[in-house]
Amino acid sequence: MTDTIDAIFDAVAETAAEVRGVLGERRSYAEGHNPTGDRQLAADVYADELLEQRLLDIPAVGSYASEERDAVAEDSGSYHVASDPLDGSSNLKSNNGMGTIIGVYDEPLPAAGEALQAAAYVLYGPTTTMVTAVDETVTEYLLEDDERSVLQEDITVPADPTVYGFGGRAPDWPDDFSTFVKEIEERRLKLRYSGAMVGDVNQILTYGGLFGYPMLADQPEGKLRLLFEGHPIAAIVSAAGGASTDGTQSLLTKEATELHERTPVFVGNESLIDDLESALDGQ
Ligand code: P6P
Repeated sequence: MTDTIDAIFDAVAETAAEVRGVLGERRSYAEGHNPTGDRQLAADVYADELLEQRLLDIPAVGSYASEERDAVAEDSGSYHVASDPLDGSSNLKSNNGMGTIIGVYDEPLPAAGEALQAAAYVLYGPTTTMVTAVDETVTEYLLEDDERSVLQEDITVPADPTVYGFGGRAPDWPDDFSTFVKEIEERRLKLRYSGAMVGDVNQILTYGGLFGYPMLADQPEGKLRLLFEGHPIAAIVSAAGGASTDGTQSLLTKEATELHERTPVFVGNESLIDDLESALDGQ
């Protein structure tokens, strides 16, 4: 891990403490919507601005892009950070978990998954934790009292899958996907879907299984953003021995050609990803 990537992780951890500190008072909606049409909470805007400032203060970070803003904030440096500053912020109103997601690329944004050098997410749960993937290794940290302390090293997705969760409304799922979901349910996996990808993916890393936000009848590219959610989460799950797909290919082989492009997202045990791709391929 380079000093810059470590500095990026420190900056995200530092920002997480401040974001968590204001969640209670920033539950209101801000004026605007983000570039993909989601209403923005004051907390979304606060987290985004804090991350931009902290990350661009790192000399080797050359640009910052996020789900919450139209354009890339440019500076000079060889690393480029993409962020979902407050993933699942609609859960603030219902007091459920949320997260922060970042991807660190060595190419200007939008970029290909292969350009990812590191990825991380913060989970605002009963405790605040951070999961990082760098050099093909996944590590979980506890963020407490301005400290980032290791909780677990070399995390791998459990071999026996236990949980699953898929976004969107079932009537909007393609028929072949609906058939696959029924088959998953017959394998007696337990439903875990929270409305915040970070919390659901943390369940997959902890218990094994499959998380996804599929293609929908009225939104064939699904809901999640490739650069700000798909790439970094796929990098983390893949580094933990799992796999990802958009239904036909690994998310890490997809090149983002537009900053805010969406993609169907599935991550989890490699065997389940293989079964899903076969099901969607008519096998
Ligand atoms: P829905 C949060 O808005 C998010 O981007 C992901 O974190 C989450 O998995 C999904 O969208 C939730 O979407 O349609 O279930 O509210």
